[in-house]
Amino acid sequence: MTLKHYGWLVSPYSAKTRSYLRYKGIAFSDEHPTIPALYGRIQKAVGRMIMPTVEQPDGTWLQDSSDIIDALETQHPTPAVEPDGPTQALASSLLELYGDEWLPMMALHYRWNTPANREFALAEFAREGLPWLPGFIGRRAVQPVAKRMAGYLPALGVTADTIPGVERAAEKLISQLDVHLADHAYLLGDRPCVGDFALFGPLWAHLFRDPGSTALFDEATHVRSWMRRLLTARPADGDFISDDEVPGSLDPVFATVFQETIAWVTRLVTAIDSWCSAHPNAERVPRALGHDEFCVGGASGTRKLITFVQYKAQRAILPYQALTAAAREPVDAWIARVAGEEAKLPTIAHPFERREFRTVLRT
Ligand SMILES: N[C@@H](CCC(=O)N[C@@H](CS)C(=O)NCC(=O)O)C(=O)O
Repeated sequence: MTLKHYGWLVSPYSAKTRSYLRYKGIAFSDEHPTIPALYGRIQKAVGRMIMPTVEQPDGTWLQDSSDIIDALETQHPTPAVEPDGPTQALASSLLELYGDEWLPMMALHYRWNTPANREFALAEFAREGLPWLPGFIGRRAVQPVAKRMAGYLPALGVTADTIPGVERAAEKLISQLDVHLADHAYLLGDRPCVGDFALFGPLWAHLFRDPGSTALFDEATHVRSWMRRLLTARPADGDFISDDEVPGSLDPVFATVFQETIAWVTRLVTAIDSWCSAHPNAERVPRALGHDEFCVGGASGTRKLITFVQYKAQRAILPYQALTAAAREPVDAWIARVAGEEAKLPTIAHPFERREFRTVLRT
């Protein structure tokens, strides 16, 4: 049996892992699960209805796009998509955090608040999830799933007050990436890193592929070429830029990652730390710890403190925390360059780990 990847074309995290599998040249079958399969076999295997999932040839399952990539990187180490250099490794994981946990604001906003995209997504859910039903019945039957997805918007802080900021942030990101990609095939040179796959997910599977927002890319020819490369990626000899350099053309993107996403993660980590101090024997933290303020594209709002976000943030921060003072120096110089002398990463005092598809406190 070959490895099976289960995910729909409309799913950003599935676009992330599918393009990763293609680039790595890992043999896999691209399965598009029906809704009964999602609520049946898949929910039974990984504990909930979710995509992407991977069923390995030995019958074991992987879930969470990051855990899928980590497990497959161990089995297929070359060409590595995690750079060795500490600055590039941090940059790549910060972009993964940004793609996985910040871009959903943009992705969900454009999909569910744009009538043409909403219609398209419903038709896609029906086509993939209930392929035996006539379209008009299928579209009606998938309404509850669509409602759940759209229901995430307020929790993510996407409201009338923040929507202008969300749109500004999307437009700015696409144009900043376009400048960078005019000179580079991928984010860190001639080889895609995890950050490439993670940004590609929501940018391609939501913003570009949904017909009501494709126009966001009209001027971004280099971003469109980059997405085409990631769609058709094959293992290649290209390498990351030498000497652990992160190109200056990405500085504006990282400035935003620090100003907005890291500022938010810092609040989240503080909330997790105080909850853990009050519950010293806990095995896991609650799924959410109330609400707090955040900023997107310069607009302010409140957002649910979803604790899982720390799992993606710690992937960037724990390796940085483990560096010696000497090894940290060039990384700190890069942080100061992109985000200012005062910028710093929060300390992760209560890291999580994934056990049987659950996110628990690391023991
Ligand atoms: N952290 C997960 C997120 C996956 C995820 O949210 N997938 C969406 C589709 S793109 C999903 O299946 N959502 C179902 C739900 O939230 O009920 C990952 O990185 O794989």
